[in-house]
Formats: sequence, structure tokens, C-alpha cells
Amino acid sequence: MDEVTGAQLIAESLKTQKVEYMFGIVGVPIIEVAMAAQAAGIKYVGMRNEQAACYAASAVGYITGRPGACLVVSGPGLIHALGGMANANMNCWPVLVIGGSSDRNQETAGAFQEFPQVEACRLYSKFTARPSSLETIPSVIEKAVRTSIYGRPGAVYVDIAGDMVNAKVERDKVREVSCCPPPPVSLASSVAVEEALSVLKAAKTPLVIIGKGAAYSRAEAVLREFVEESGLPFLPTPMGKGVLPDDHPSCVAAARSRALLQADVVLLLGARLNWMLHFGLPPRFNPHVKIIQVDLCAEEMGNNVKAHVALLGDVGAVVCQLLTCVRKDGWKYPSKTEWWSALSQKVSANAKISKALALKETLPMNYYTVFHHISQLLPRDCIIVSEGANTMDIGRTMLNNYLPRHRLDAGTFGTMGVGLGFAIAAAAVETTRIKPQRVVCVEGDSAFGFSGMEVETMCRYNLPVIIIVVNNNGIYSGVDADTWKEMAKMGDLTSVAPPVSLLPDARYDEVMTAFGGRGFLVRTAEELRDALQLCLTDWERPSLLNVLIDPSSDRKQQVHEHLCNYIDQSWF
Ligand code: TPP
Repeated sequence: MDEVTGAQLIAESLKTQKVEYMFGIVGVPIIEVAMAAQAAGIKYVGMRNEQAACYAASAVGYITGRPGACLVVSGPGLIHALGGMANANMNCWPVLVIGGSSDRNQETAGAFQEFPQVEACRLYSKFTARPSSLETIPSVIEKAVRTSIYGRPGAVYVDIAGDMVNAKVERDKVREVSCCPPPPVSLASSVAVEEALSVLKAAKTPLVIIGKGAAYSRAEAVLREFVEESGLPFLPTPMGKGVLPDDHPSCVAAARSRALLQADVVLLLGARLNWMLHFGLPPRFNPHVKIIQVDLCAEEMGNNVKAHVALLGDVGAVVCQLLTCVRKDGWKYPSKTEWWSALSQKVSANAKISKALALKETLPMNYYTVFHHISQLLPRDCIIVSEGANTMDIGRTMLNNYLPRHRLDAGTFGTMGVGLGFAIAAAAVETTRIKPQRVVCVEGDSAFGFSGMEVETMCRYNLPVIIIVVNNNGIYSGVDADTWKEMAKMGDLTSVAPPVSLLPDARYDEVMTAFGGRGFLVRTAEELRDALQLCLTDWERPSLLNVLIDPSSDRKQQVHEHLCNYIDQSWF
């Protein structure tokens, strides 16, 4: 009699559904699930906190289009993973969380680590279920995977009763469930596409905004043709960066404020008019702007600003429809317009300001100097993971992306602590490729602290991630070592130390060396260049550059300073 355990059924079902990566922390009752997953050919990465494990699994979902699995124990294990589920759901990234839970005969009896897990996950996901028997495991997992990638992608949860893990069932009694195909591709109505073209043709100051929905849809090839043939300027959202290269001649990211404010027509491709795009409203947008909204989610249409034209469908497929229409019509937005020259002037003026700050030779370094040198050394195909406040914001403007899905950051939810999990996921995927690309993780010192122990995970699996901690001794800003000592003399630090401050000159590099990775303490541009160069040539082990910068270093003056205080700087 051929029998199969619950753990094997879970593992085989995941494999059938093309779930190739699992991140988690084992314990009762799911240790056998992780072992069965490995036996089924799924790569298992043991992490140090379920939150980071869930961030990692969701990053796999975004990068590959197939969800990663996050395996957690019951109660506190699952609770830790909720942060990752919420982050994935906000980002619209697929992830499948599998939680062990109490035995069926102990439910509500005060069992070990008992918690109402299915109910708890509902707010954080699109789908939650607890298979009622071993026989239903394959179909529940198929539905979970399908739901995570169909429609608007997001998080899903499957609860596994502890006693089902090692229970057995005859294989013949389990109905085979085949792999769910990639999501069906939907197209916009052809009437709406024609209308979009006529609105674009009538525009004086048009703008294309490329969101991470375009990256997820793999729209890069058709989008490049569309942008080049239509002659329209574009700017990316943070994770839309790289769908088209940041150095593309039509990219006006460096003139972002002006482009948003003066555009009369915006073609919005897989981006939401939420806080990241200032809700599409004045004073950051023209009050009369016409939005041509392209999204695969009907409920997104008209959020905050009414869509002048709503193109419901897959971003890549809809851009293909628009391109066909543009070609048939023979229309192209002229390259010699007042709009183009206003944008180009602003792009070069802004580049000059950043360059002047970057070339300052004073020590300690400022953010701009650090990013200037990093940007000169990074390979074009590297994956940039980034989080922090100034570190992330300034880094985004100075570190170019040239390839799609090559930037992973705090995202729509503004979550600190995602960086190391994302970097581990990206590196795990890269190691399977014939020509792996480097993963560079640029962290604020506060951001690094949230999941810092994942450095051990990187060292354990020998993932050649390069972490750069931009260390200003605090959250947004900090104080220097002398001031800290003076404050300590004044009395209890919990009363006198600014809440933003962290330990001055903390040796984050030694966290990396503690586990056998390479650590560098960096104070000057020369040290930064030497260390980064060395790490880029060494693929053997992870590295961490602890870059000490001026604790009072800040962003350059913003045009909308009064708004930045509300929208940009206190983002999170
Ligand atoms: N907790 C979470 C989970 N997410 C958040 N966004 C915050 C707290 C609030 N917050 C926003 S940015 C930030 C924090 C704690 C850290 C900024 O400091 P750092 O990472 O050192 O970057 P810096 O701006 O100093 O370069």
C-alpha cells in the first residue's frame, strides 16, 4: 500500500504548483514539512525571524512571478510573519504562508501556541484556508497559489493542523491536482484604447508614469517600443525604476516635481495614485490633469482622481494595444516642444546640484558623496535593495537601475526591516542562474537593525550579498560620539538622548565578521571605493561596508519643503 504523509502532500503540491523556494523557521509541528520540501526539490532557506522569512518569500514572488513559500510554526511564528504578509499585500506581491497550528482535537482547548490563525490572517491576505483532511491539501494549495497570482497579486495563507503533518493517507485516495497556469492576460476595450490615444494626441504636456505593476507584468520590451515610438517623457515610481533604464533619454526622473506639477495628461501604468504619487492631487499635480489609468484591478480605477480613460487589463498587454494604435495612426509627440525643453533644463539643473554636493571633500562624508562613489562602481546589472529614510530617498535618486525588477525597497507600506530578507531572496534566486548578478543592499543604520541577524543567514548559505550601511548614528539623523559622551555625563540617557539617536559609530561591520563574512569600516571616499571594488570582485562570501557619515547630513533643499515634511520626510 503506497501511503503518503501530510508533510509530503504539502511539499509535493507546492512542487506541482511550481513553488521553488521556501523560507522559514522550523519547530513543532512543521519541521517535517521543511524536510519533505527539500526532498521534493524545493530550496529551503532557514531564516532567523519569520518576518524576514516572509519578506524573502514575497520578494521571490515579485522577482519570479511565482510565490515563494514562508513556513512558520503556530502562534508566535505566524504572528511574526504577519508583517511580511501585510507588506506583500500592500505591494501586490504574491506570497504563500504555511502555518502549522494546533492539533484538530485540541482546538480551543488552550493548546501549545494556539491562536486563531485563519481569522488573524484575513486582514493581511487575499485568501486563508485550513484543509479539512489530508485529501484536500493539493486542491487547497493549488487554490492558494492561484489566488496569490491571479487578479491583483497578494498574500495567501494555508493553515495546517499539527496532527496532519505526520498522518498518512493512501496515495490512491488523493485526487491529483495539476499546476495552475500563469494568470490569463486581459486586454482593455479597444474603444477605450482609441480614446486614450486621442487624449494623448491633444496633450501639450504629457507624461508616462511607470509603476512596479509594469515591472511585475514584464512589460519592459513593449514599453520601450511604446516610449520610443510615441516620443513621450516618462518617470518611474521607486520600484518602477529599471523597467526602462534610468539613463534612457526619455527619462525625466530628475525633473520629477516639475513633470508631475505641469503634466496635463498622465498615462499611469501599473502605479497607484496613493501617497507615493501625492494622491494625484494639487499642489503636486495640475488640478486639471487627465489621467489615463492602466491597471489590472478594476477597483483601483478612479482612486483619488477620476480616471479620464480607464484601461482595465494587464499592463504589458494594454501597452501593446496602445502601441498598435500609435503605429496605425502614425502619431509621435514632437521632440522639439517647450515641454521637452523645460523638462530637460530641469533635469540638468538638478543633476548639477546633486553633483556639487557629491563632490564635497569634507569629512565625515555626506549622503551625496557616498552615493556618488557607489554609483560609479556598481555594475549595470546589479540588483539594488534599499531601505532607510534619507538613505533610501537620496539613494534612489543617485543609484541608477537599468533592468526591471532590480530594485527592491521599503515599498508602498514604507516598511523598515525588509532589506536583508529581500537581499537573501534575490541572492538565492541569482545563485541558480547561469550568469548570476550581484545583490547590493543599501541600508540606513536604523533600517539594518530591524533584521540585522539575517547576516548569519547570508553567511550560513554563503550568499555573496554586499551590504552597505550608511551610518549616521540614528533615524533620519544622529549625534557624534563626543556629544553622546557629553549627554551621558548629563544624566540618564533615556531622558536626554534624542529619540532619533542610535549608538554613535556602531560597528555593524563586526556583525558581519562575527559570522565569517567580510567587514569594512569606511570613513573616506577612497576607503569606500577600495572596499566596494574588493567586494565586487569577491563572490565567495557576504560583505558589509559600515560607512560612517556626518550624523547631521541631510537632503538637499526641496522645492516643496513644506510638503516634504508631511509627505516625503516623515514618510514612515
Ligand atoms: N518601523 C517600521 C517597521 N517601519 C518604519 N518605517 C518605521 C518604524 C519608522 N521609520 C521610518 S524611516 C526609519 C524608521 C525607523 C529609519 C530611518 O533611519 P535609517 O534607516 O538609519 O536611515 P537614515 O534616514 O538615517 O539614512
